[in-house]
Amino acid sequence: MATTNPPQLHHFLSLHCLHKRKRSLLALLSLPLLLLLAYNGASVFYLQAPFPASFSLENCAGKSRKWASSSTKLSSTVMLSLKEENPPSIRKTHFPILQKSKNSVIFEAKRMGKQKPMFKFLRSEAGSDRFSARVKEFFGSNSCQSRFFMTWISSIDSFGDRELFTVESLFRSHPHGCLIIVSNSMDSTRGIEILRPFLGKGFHVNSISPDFDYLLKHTVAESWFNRLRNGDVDPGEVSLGQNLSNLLRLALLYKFGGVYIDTDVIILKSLSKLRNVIGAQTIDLETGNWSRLNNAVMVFDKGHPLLYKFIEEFALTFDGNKWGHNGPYLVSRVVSRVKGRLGFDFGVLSPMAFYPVDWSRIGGLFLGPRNETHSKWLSGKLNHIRSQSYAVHLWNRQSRKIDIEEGSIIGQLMSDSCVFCNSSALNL
Ligand SMILES: *[C@@H]1O[C@H](CO)[C@@H](O)[C@H](O)[C@H]1NC(C)=O
Ligand SMILES: *[C@@H]1O[C@H](CO)[C@@H](O)[C@H](O)[C@H]1NC(C)=O
Ligand SMILES: *[C@@H]1O[C@H](CO)[C@@H](O)[C@H](O)[C@H]1NC(C)=O
Ligand SMILES: CC(=O)N[C@H]1CO[C@H](CO)[C@@H](O)[C@@H]1O
Repeated sequence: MATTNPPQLHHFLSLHCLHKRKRSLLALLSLPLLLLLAYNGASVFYLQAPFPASFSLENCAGKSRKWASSSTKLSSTVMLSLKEENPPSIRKTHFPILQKSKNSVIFEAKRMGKQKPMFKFLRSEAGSDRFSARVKEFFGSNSCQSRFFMTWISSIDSFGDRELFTVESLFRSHPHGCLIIVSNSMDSTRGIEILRPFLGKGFHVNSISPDFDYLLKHTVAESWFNRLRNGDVDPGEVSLGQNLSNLLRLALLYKFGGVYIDTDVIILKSLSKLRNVIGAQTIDLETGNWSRLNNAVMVFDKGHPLLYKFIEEFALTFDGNKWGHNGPYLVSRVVSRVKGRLGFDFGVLSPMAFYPVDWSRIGGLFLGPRNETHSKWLSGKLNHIRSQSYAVHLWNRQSRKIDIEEGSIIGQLMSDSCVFCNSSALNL
């Protein structure tokens, strides 16, 4: 697995340099080249301010040529990752998987009513320092090279092969990383059994039940959460568990810092060089600017002000009836609002970084070659993803039921990033 600066990072760094040294670069680079780059949307649509010091600026000079040359390749990707710009006007009826199902949530949030819902997992244990103590102890006692969080607010039975593969891919690319699965159901004897193969290999993974009181304390969401618990917030039609996952990931990163990943992501490369970044899901071909971000992969320092804004937005605008409103749309809304304001240092990575294929086309990655032309296309696409992407979001909601065919891109990426590499994993 490549662990050296992946190309995406070069883009990232170089754009930063470009930003910093716009004038001199303008002089150096010809106008047509700049236009081309702008058209391609490049990798970073917007970068607020100097990137943290861990990125040395020496990279600037050396990498910019590389960036320029690979940008031509990017154009095809950009086209591919574009799609109609209105996915989640999805109505529940069209996507039965969205409904409360076996996969969704432990509790039933009935429409608001006056009755108090029994949100079992929303209750805190007495002595609620427990959560933070466990998190800190786990991160502290293992020399973690990077800290990862996943959340699982569903039953343990639905934590299946796909989810386990996300864990596999994480440890394949970060053998010395530490992963906490924040989950009530997985924080159990059975949960430990499920993770035992990873523990057996010496990987650092643990499941810990969330403590919302602790996590939301001193944020704007604190009172929102109390109202929810008291039955004074309409949880809406959609699964509250998944919405809370949207909040939970923000609060986890805000309190502890690290990398958040969804359970339907295959990690392809080390993310250790990324800091304070979020990924674009789609870009606007005309402007080259991102048009939507996604919250399935996020890397942020503890206490980052953007996270605070996300949490605030969640509490102020929660709408449990609109798909994506508290998730992908939320981060997009907030980032476009704070864009250009001082004090919000972060980067937006191109769709290739985490979402090389959008949800509407994800099925194509599961297909084996149909004929020679198709086979060539597949291997071109595969190489492109291998070289440009840190991770691939599988959009489980759309792809969970799709079989992985032999010779498919997903099949190959999985054999690239497996740890156990036994047939079951490759036959999801
Ligand atoms: C695209 O992004 C640039 C840089 O942030 C901004 O100045 C410009 O207004 C944006 N264009 C559109 C159409 O949003
Ligand atoms: C090859 O397969 C692809 C994908 O199924 C199909 O769209 C295309 O028409 C086929 N081309 C030929 C020449 O059969
Ligand atoms: C694959 O490997 C994992 C970890 O060792 C194990 O739990 C699982 O049963 C294996 N599956 C098969 C089909 O061998
Ligand atoms: C308001 C909101 O974001 N609701 C979301 C709750 O979770 C479900 C399942 O992911 C989403 O479909 C809803 O959009």
